[in-house]
Amino acid sequence: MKAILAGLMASALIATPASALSWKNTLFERLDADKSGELSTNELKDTGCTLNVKFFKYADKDLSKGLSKKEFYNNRDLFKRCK
Ligand SMILES: [Ca+2]
Repeated sequence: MKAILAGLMASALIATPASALSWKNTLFERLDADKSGELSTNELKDTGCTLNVKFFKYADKDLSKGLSKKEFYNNRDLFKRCK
């Protein structure tokens, strides 16, 4: 019974794209200290992220020296403890 409930809850979590989007927006806005719409290396460091400059450059597909929301979340696994 517990396993069934856990399974139902897991599928409910996966099936809620709207709320997933909102926590992403909230997190991104908190990380983006100067509200430029992009995350700089300093903004990431200031929030306690484990930042590897190589990963940052890899994620920065348009070479703008900032990560857009899309660039950040497409490479989320490269930026640990960003919260
Ligand atoms: Ca960029």
